[in-house]
Amino acid sequence: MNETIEFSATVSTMTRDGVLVVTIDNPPVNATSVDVRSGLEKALAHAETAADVTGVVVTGAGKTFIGGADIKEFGKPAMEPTLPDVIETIEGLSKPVVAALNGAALGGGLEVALACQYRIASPAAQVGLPEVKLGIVPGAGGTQRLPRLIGILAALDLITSGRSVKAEEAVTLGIIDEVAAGDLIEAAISAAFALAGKPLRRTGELNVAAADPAEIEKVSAKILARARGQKAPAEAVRLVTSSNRPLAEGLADERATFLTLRDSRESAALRHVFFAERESSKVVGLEGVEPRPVETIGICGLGLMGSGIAVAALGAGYSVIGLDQTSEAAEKGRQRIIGLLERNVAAGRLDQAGFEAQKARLSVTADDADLAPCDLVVEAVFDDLTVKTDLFQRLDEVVRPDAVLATNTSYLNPDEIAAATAHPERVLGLHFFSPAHVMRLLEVVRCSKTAPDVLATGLAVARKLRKLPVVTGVTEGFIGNRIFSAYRREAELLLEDGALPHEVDAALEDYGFPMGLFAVYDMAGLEIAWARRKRQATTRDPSARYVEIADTLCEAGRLGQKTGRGWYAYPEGKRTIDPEVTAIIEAARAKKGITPRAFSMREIVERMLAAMALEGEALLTEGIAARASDIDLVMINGYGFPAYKGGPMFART
Ligand code: 3H9
Repeated sequence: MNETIEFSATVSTMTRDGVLVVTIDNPPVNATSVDVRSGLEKALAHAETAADVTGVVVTGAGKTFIGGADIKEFGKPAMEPTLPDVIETIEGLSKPVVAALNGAALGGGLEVALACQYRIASPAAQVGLPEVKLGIVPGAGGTQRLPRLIGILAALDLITSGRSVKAEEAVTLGIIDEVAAGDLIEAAISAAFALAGKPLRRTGELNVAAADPAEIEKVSAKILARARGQKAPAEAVRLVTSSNRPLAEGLADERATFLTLRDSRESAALRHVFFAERESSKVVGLEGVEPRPVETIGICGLGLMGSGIAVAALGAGYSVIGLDQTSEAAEKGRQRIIGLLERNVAAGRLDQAGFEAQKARLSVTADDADLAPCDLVVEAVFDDLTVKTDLFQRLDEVVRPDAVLATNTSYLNPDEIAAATAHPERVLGLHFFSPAHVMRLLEVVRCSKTAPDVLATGLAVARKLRKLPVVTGVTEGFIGNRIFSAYRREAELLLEDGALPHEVDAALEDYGFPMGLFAVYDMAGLEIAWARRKRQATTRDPSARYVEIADTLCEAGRLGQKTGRGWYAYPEGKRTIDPEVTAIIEAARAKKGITPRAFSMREIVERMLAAMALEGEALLTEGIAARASDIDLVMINGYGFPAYKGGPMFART
């Protein structure tokens, strides 16, 4: 290679065998910030005019090719050159350009690669157009060039789901041409060398392959139904399905759509969620703290929750020792775990070899002493203080003093559980959501005595389990259930004030929740919350407004869907408004002398959101949640709050 030329702070080149190797070095993910774009423009201009350059290779430094456009630039005034400008230059170059995908090529990164004449990838590379996840569509040719390369149906799938594919699948689909077995840059230089002087195969000049219109129609309808009113997937469908038109026309339409969506509230909300997820792992006081090593996880209680946790742990590569009260219960738990693994096999999420390997890492027992090798023990036993403290005291006897103990309690005070143990500093809460092998949220509870490296261990395990950990302090219900209680309380106040359950549910569903609150209650059963209300009855503030309607329903045996009646009736299983419930609500209003009034959907949603945000503020003031965006993540990932609304704290801004 000859000398390095720096075209900007982030773009430099070297020439080998007449091939200009352009490297983008813009950590952390080589996003196409303005400095990258201008560096690329200059390097390409040099390639076009330099007589000794016959071809170009574009690659990224580090483990990413290009992670996409710089999302932090969104919302700021546009800076020239734009990414479409750069991409037009790449495609228009009179010399071959080869993309050497050393790692992830996402969004604008894949769009750069699509405009190149040849794409070669390292085996670890992945490609995708995840823009819809940020509430936008690809804005630099993705919706027009990808269909030209792989057809409308395959492009629809990738662009509207935002999923990324590994190098091998990308070759099969036709997105990339080759996976480099050896040195990627050497292979890319050879490819550029081989293409020099030959007619250029420009992606933008390819025809979109004909596809069955009926099939396109069917697939599009499915995508639109799934999008539930979100704009980005709908616009992506429109742009991809109309890509069989002159490139310039398609690109202009795509650009205008991208700019409108980029400035939308929906995209601002989804970008907020993107950064919130990265921010949540930054925990004050844990800088530089090393987690304890964990290889073997003990799980106490192999019911639905414990089995789900076991499946998540096996999937992440941990060895699991399950404990239950009797050998029969332990064996039943083992069967349940294997049943869940088999479901993963049937769904194609796990191959036979993986299944056998996971099964081999699982053992169950009814003898506490068998938990001795565990580095971490998670309890998922009955949510009762005596049961849990008794278990932790027994664990003190059998596990190493440096092993971490985690409680999965939802409502008990983990500080009380910790206080009953010999080493409270090794206790924390790991509050999984059911089903634990599916739900992404994991509240990591920092107890008053939890040691920093124990908390760091909880977070490291959570990440290995591919969960989204959010740290919470100790309070009744932690972050999620505290906000959820406020949400529920407000919904019941709305009933007293004049709304009906189906009106509240319709407003919430229209806002974007997958299901209204009262329908959710009926599905889950009303008895657990009823029992809790009865427990709390003596300590409740008598001057606070208390809505008795739910108690009246429970007393009438209306415990939800499984009893055929709850907030709704279920004749033949179908959810129906029940005049009996309406009468109970009217009687409750009359008893308190409340004159009901009508509520619009908007008013209902505003009251519910305000109640959640108010409780969120309280959590921040009390230091239970570290930041508002953590609260948003909890409600989005554990309670069905629509991500494209950004969470209750974002929504109030
Ligand atoms: C787009 O391309 C639009 C175009 O179609 C049209 C343009 C005209 N920008 O995830 P990590 C930061 S839209 C700015 O932990 P990993 C991130 O905040 C874009 N910053 O790393 C974090 O910062 P910090 C389409 C970004 O190794 C740091 O990088 N592209 C961007 O686990 C590390 O992030 C996407 O949606 C960005 N684009 O995963 C891809 N990306 O350290 C988004 C990341 O301060 N990115 N950061 O917290 C990803 O999926 C992952 O970051 C990636 C690396 C897989 C690349």
